[in-house]
Amino acid sequence: MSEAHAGPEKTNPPAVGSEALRRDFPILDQIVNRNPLIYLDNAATTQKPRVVIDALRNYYERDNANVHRGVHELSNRSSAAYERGRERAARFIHAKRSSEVIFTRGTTESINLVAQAWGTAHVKQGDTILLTDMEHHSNIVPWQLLAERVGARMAYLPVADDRGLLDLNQLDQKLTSDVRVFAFTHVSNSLGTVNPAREFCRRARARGITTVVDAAQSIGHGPIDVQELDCDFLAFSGHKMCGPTGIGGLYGRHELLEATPPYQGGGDMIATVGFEKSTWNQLPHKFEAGTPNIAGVVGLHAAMDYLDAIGRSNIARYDHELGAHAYEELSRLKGIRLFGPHIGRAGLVSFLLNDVHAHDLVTVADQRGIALRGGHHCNQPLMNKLGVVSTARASFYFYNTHQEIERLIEVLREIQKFFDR
Ligand code: C6P
Repeated sequence: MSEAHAGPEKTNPPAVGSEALRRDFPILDQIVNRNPLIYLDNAATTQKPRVVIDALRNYYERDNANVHRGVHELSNRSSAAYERGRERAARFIHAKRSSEVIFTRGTTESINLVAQAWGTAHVKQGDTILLTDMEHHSNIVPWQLLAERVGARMAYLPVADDRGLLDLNQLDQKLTSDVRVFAFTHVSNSLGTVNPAREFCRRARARGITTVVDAAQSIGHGPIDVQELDCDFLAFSGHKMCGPTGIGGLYGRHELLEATPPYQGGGDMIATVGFEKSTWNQLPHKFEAGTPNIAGVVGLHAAMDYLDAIGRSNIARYDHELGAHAYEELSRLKGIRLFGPHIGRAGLVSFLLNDVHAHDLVTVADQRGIALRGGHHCNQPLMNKLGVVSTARASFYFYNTHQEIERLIEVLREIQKFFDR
């Protein structure tokens, strides 16, 4: 397998937000609606650097074959690349063993895997499934399906105040003896809240409660260490961290994965198959039925190398800087309603401007070449609680610049004037 990735050995990576770094992302250099593209929809999906695009192309041009099946050269290369990707992912999140990383289609599938496979075996009638008010639908609906199936109860840790923070004191009251699992988002995709995941896990573990961290919005934005977090499961998506779509992962503690029955049946996940009964392959293959997204893993490997070359602490620092800058500038606009914490926020801002509908605002911004997202952001229960149907959202990544934020503010002023008439 060709080593096409720009690995951590890259000695002089371009600085976050620099022109040189932006040149790594071919898509950014284009005109949209007669304006230079300003891509501020990174919480939905991030753009891909050339090394990721090249890794995909190289794989398909030179190594493509199925994994774990053939004994021919290409299959050996593909299998090796796929398993190298797993080892890389384990290092990326600091898992103890690579067999604790299961490749999935992304966060949504990872949480469904836990809820269906682990949940069905371990959550019983009368048990409680604890979530928070700020969960994405992907971290609500799979649990509701489980609750319905086994007769469990749903409970939610409330957002305490208008700053969009969860209350640690209330958490202790909610972690009652009937709670079997506590699943929460690390970073809220609509409020920008960064939850104290380590403290959440510590309090849950002290009571023997299994934890599931939704890391969709944090995986590509800073260092993640599952041993330090001391979580039981952690779900992530490759496309939100410069990787391809359709690939992501689930980290699970070894003992828990061993004690979890298979999720889906099919090729590769079995040890033996008889007409009546089958036995299961060892970890991690027990959870990877059928031909996996091999190219996706190759691309994800290149993305992880790329992020580490930039430096995940640099990314985190810059992300917070952009988030704080945008929040400050936005808060100066008359008639703005901002959601989420004032300080310590992730690199995204959700807002409403006067009576302008979020979709109208986003449509006008698009006419100026600015990509925002408007809607409920798959957070309908939270939106209901906030008393809104939708918000506009600008979400940043390390290739965005402070000038882009200034341009966004300029356009928002224009929109305000237009709708004020
Ligand atoms: N949020 C957003 O625009 P998938 O689709 O499986 O890659 O990720 C789902 C998901 C789970 N949890 C959180 C906190 C998320 O933000 C997301 C995806 C996108 O905010 C699409 S709705």
